[in-house]
Amino acid sequence: MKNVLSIQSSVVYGYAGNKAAVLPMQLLGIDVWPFHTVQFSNHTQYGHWQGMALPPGQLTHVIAGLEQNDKLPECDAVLSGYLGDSRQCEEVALAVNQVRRYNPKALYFCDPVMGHPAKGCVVANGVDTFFKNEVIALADVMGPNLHELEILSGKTLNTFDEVVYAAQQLVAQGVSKVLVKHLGKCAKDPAAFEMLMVTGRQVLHIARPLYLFPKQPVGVGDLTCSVLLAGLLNGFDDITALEYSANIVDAVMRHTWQRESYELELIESRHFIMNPVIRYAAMKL
Ligand code: PXL
Repeated sequence: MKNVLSIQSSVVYGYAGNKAAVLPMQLLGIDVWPFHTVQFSNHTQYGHWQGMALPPGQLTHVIAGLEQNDKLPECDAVLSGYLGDSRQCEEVALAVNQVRRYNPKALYFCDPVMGHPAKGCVVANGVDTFFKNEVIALADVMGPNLHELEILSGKTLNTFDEVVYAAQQLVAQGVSKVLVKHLGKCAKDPAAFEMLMVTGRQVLHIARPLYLFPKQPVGVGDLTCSVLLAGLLNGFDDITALEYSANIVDAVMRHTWQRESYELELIESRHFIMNPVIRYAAMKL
């Protein structure tokens, strides 16, 4: 059994952050250790939400508790997503370093969730600087969308080739695998939903249908990264892990769209997650 320390938001209502990531990883046979960076009523794209970020220091205390009980050697990966306070950033870096002290092979998968004013996604100030200045040197895998990749690379990206180059620059700075979890306007086919996975050896590409919602559900990136990590920990090679994650997310999105739901229909999609059907193939470019 592989164990993942998953450091993300939690919402009481709906599916974002850990609420979108924990169950899928569990269904794929991973034992998840969730740490909630915030406890909100619902995700921020509703416009109104209540709740709080976990106070600074809590993540470090929790890691110390795991250390006291000799659990850190069992941790195979740290996954971080939505952070609630810029003071949590250093604690995430410390947590990764602590885990690696006991298990040098542990992976760090960082989904650099950043605010997106146009979409209404609100993230604490200062978090983006952490992703840019510290995480690139620390992470084994990063999962930016196009907007996040633009911030990480400091450049506006207008074409597919520019996206590949920007992801390769992150690889050159030490990230082993970069999943561009949504190519947006830089997709080869504007009518498709496309992702890239760039490593030192290859560029992998996959396209799935783009479902047109009145309001796009939130948590899709959180789901995508969690399923990709589960695939990698389950021993899939990069192309298979990418294919699995894209096809599982496609099944959840199709079902959510059929239900005309604004929240990911994760529970109703549980069988699709456990028994994925591969409809869309990943290609090596
Ligand atoms: O999926 C990103 C995300 C995670 N957690 C919370 C959010 C969002 C995006 O809006 O609000 C709380």
